[in-house]
Amino acid sequence: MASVDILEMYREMLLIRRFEEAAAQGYAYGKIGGFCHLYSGEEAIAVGAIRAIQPDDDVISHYRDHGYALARGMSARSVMAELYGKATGCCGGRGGSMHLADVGRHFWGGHAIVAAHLPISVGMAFARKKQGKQQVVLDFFGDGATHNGYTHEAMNLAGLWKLPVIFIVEDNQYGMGTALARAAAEADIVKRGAAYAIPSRRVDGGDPCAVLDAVADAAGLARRGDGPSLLVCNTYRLRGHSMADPEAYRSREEVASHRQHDPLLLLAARLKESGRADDRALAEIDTAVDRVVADAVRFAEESPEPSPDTLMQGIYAEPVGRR
Ligand SMILES: Cc1ncc(C[n+]2csc(CCOP(=O)(O)OP(=O)(O)O)c2C)c(N)n1
Ligand SMILES: [Mg+2]
Repeated sequence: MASVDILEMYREMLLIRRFEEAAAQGYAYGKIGGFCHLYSGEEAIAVGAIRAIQPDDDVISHYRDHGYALARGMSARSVMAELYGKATGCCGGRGGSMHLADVGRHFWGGHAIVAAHLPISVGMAFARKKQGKQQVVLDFFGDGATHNGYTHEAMNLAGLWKLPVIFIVEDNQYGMGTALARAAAEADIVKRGAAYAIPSRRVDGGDPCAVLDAVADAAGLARRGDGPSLLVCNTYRLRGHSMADPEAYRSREEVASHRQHDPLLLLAARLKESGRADDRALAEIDTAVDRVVADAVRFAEESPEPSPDTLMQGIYAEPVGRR
């Protein structure tokens, strides 16, 4: 892999991390409302996976979605403004943190109901197949979502009809405060693919290169007409489930041990060891990323609230009554 790609992936991961830190601050100051789920620690999955696909492939996800939006190339300004509920946000300030979307970038959101987007991604993949198109659909969700009934219905149809969808499970070991082993009869999620004849594998979700390779292989299968894949990425969320989480279900020692294997630190060390970047190059990336995030916060703060007149309007549709 070209060193420029790895450096660029590092930059994207750092952007997501710093963005999340700024979002946490905005939330603490009461500037961001509603639910807000941070992606800190899981960045390598969005960055590696989205880099492996084409701009006209489709991406859809659960509510922990800031990272996918940024990795898909949405501006930090439009995402932060959406979190702030401002008119300049990607959804006009009416979606908020859990409902980011950008139709032009084939990013279909951001879904608050656990696993509800799986039948949608399978429907999209069905449409692509019927249209004879080569595009694939990437669907990101958590380990907790794999227990929902419609996850199984969706995977069954995807396997049966060999649909071009890649299911990416972010196995961060918890669904809210419930450990995976307390919620799953079979905690090895990889094994679930066999029930639906879906090729499945575990991936190191802390390594963007491993994720990129796995998704590139899966996309190759899907484009050849060989159907879906299930990629179960090991990961760990370094923050609470959402902004109000006392984290009584896990020990400080557990979190501290994962912080020692923070994917960002590991990637920085790898870049230095391989001679692809030195301290100065990494510091420059750091400064540039901080500038982008500070600009996004300023933009969100200075942006106007959505006008009440637009409340009943679709964002991409003509105003109601004029259609
Ligand atoms: C159908 C449904 N049930 C319950 C909830 C409440 N809920 C929100 S997030 C969540 C945990 C999901 O965990 P997981 O899929 O592992 O994703 P993670 O938050 O760990 O990224 C639950 C139960 C919901 N939003 N939708
Ligand atoms: Mg989880």
